[in-house]
Amino acid sequence: MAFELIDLPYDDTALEPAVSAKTLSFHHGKHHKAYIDKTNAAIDGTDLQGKSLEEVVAAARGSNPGLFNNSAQSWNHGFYWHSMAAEETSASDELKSMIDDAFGSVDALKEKLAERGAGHFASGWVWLAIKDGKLSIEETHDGDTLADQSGANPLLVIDLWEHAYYLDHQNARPAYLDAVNGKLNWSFASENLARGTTWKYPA
Ligand code: MN3
Repeated sequence: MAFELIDLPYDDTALEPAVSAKTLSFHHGKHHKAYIDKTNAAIDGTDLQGKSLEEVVAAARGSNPGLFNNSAQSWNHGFYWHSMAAEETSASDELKSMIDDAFGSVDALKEKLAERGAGHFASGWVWLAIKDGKLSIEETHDGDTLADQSGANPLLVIDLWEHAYYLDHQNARPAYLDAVNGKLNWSFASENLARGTTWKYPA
């Protein structure tokens, strides 16, 4: 069975003005769809067909750059859509106390995410993750992902590619990061923390 482009968990207009309907429709309907289509084309007729997306990413890492980039980007975008929410969400007590211990407060964590995201050179992703049992801000370059990295459990991610923000904020990545920081889905992060294992792309 082929991988499917998952639906956005909200309406196109739900994240405005942080992320406009126009950006979402291109980002989801064109960019994410292209990654999914290219992943499906690359695994068609191979022994990777029928594997989970996380297994495809792991198998392609280091051996098949084209498939790795497209499968990792397929996963990253699915995770990114869920990392934002239309309504205000809040962290579980467990997550809140870990954030307080590691960063001092949720606002301080948001500042750190914005700082790391703004400082990241060129395309990539900035993540809040559990690594070695502790909260950590991680960066990956281009299509690289935490999907298949045992020892790192991603809780949230922000897309740093220009296609994520250029229509709305032009070159002002910090303005995008500030806006998206207000849309982060702390319920999703709390679920990922409580599960203790990496989120799975819907089969
Ligand atoms: Mn993107």
